[in-house]
Amino acid sequence: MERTLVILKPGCLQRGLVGEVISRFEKRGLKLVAMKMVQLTDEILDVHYAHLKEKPFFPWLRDGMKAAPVILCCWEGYSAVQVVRDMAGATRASKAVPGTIRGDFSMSAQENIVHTSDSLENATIELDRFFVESDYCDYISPLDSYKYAPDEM
Ligand code: DAT
Ligand code: MG
Repeated sequence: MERTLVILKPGCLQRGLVGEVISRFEKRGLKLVAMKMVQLTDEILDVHYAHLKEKPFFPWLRDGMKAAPVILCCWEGYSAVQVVRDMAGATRASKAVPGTIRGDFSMSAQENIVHTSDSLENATIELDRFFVESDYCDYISPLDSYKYAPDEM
């Protein structure tokens, strides 16, 4: 099973969409294995968004991500990285397809509700950035056999 990082951004919290967004991942069949609420800092955002540091919008992105606390979630499931990425929709939310989280709840390239890891390799790096081993809860999901074929579990 893959694990991926979702960050519910400050706008998601402030707009009262936390439950709605978490509910979508739950209903899809993903398993929540770690979650915490934190206030992000410049130090961690400089690392997390290092690939965007030279972009003109970077200071706005950083301020937006510090405007309120965020909720960090680790979701586990078959092909979880791509499933979650597809559920989030296009970065530029004005172009995101209806039915995706961004396509249903946002209009903006910056204020786009969620961060999702973009590859399995980056998911591992990002999860290690925000969680330690003791943050993960290992519990049995009794409905797994109703969600997956034997070779998918
Ligand atoms: P994603 O979040 O879809 O993985 P990304 O990694 O390219 O997209 O960018 C990270 C975040 O940076 C994105 O969620 C919002 C912000 N961002 C990206 N492109 C932007 C743009 N053109 N204008 C403003 N903010 C942008
Ligand atoms: Mg990204």
